[in-house]
Amino acid sequence: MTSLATDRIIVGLGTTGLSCARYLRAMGIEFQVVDSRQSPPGLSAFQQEFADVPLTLGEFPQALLNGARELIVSPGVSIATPAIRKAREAGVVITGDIDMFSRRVKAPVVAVTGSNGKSTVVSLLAAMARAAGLNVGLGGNLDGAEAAPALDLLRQPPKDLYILELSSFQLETTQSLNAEAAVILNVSDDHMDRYEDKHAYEAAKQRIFLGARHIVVNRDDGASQPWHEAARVVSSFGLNAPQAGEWGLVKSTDGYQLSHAGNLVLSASEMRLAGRHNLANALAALALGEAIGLPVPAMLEALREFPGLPHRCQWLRNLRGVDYYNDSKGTNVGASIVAIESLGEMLKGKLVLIAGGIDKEADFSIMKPVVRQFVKLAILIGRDARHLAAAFKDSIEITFAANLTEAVKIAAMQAREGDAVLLSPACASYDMFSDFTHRGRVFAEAVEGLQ
Ligand code: UMA
Ligand code: ADP
Repeated sequence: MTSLATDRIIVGLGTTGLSCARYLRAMGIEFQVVDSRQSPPGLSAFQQEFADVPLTLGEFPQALLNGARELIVSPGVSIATPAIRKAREAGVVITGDIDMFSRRVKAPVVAVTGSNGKSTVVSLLAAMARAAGLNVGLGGNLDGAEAAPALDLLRQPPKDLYILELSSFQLETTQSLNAEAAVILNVSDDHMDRYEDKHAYEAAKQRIFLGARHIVVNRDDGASQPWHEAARVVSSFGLNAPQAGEWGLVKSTDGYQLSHAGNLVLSASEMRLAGRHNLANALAALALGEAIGLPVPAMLEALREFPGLPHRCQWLRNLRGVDYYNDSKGTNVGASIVAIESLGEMLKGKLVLIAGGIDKEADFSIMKPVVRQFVKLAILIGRDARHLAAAFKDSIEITFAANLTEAVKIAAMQAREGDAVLLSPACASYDMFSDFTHRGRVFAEAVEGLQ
């Protein structure tokens, strides 16, 4: 059967939509594109490269969608969107870039999801695999210069191993994945504006185990366990002492030791990554590396040297005895709790916290205990600043700032020697910034500009 341009429709013209278009063209497959935005970010690149491909912008054209054989839906578009749901009910197949990737890929794939720690774990695992001499393709949801959308990886020269960070959004449209190793690192509330409830969010994450050969679980988080009883769990990580075959921590006189089945493999003090959450991330990467057969010495070499990623509890500068940290990637409540706790525990003084943005319908009240313990002042910014204020008002002092630069100036005036200033918004950035990296850069510039 010949394939018509109307058979296959890419929904969304962002990073993913463009990667799908380039991939389909490379495969010689016809398609068209729709996006509900008038001016999607991929527009000018698309117009240059695909002048001959039909593009519909603005409200989704229902008749066109219903007439397609397959919709390739971008992660930013929920499959519960009425136009997508109606097309599915009309018998149209719903797929996504990860599904297309897994149908075509030849080399083993490691797939990592979770509410927090994904980017750190995939980047660390890639460093481990490279230290072991493998040629690695790294990407998926991961941002940054080193990463690529999944399908872009398949247009590069073939790799020995692919490591994908996957969001719940990408997993929604994934029907088969067949990863060599897969993990849900942890689950805490996020994206509650997109899902009906936490169960629906977890159900999307569970799809990472579809066809997986090795499953790694987090012993400290029941939500990382596969729901399907037949799934084969091969290994686990956790912050307690490990049993046979497990990864964990053992406390010694020199602090924590990373340990495998009772054998101490590395002292936590030898790592450049800091904080308890990063010990969990390191153990997760070790367990995944073991599942795909990476040699332990190469993994440890990479672990010792891994500096961490920008915008994740990243130290920027010390000014008059005050440290400044950029945790712009703290985009949900769970991430910000961890950042406040791990930095707060190290301080002589207290934290001045800068938070706020788009709340994604999160419950900020669960931040209260750590905020009360470690924060002396919260400076709130962004669209949903008042929601955070309502949650924190009985616990600590609060003030509002018109923008991030003003927040940094207020923080610098209020912080005393021994305190630290932390940007960890617990919110998405899109009300004031193009994304969390933009937010982090604006923060870093404001901190740099302080006299
Ligand atoms: N949108 C519309 N109409 C459309 C299509 C999209 O309004 O027709 C909106 C979406 O609601 C969303 C925005 O446009 O607000 C971007 O959506 P997109 O699907 O075009 O996104 P991409 O540019 O393809 O980027 C996506 C990931 N973003 C999201 O899932 C929102 C990127 O992750 C990822 O790097 C990229 O694919 C490549 O795989 C970023 C992210 O914020 C880092 N991810 C979320 C997170 O980590 O919390 C899930
Ligand atoms: P993700 O890609 O899942 O967003 P990152 O590795 O980019 O995760 O880390 C984002 C933020 O989440 C960090 O700055 C930190 O505040 C928090 N974080 C990182 N690892 C963990 C973890 N294992 N558990 C809880 N929070 C974490």
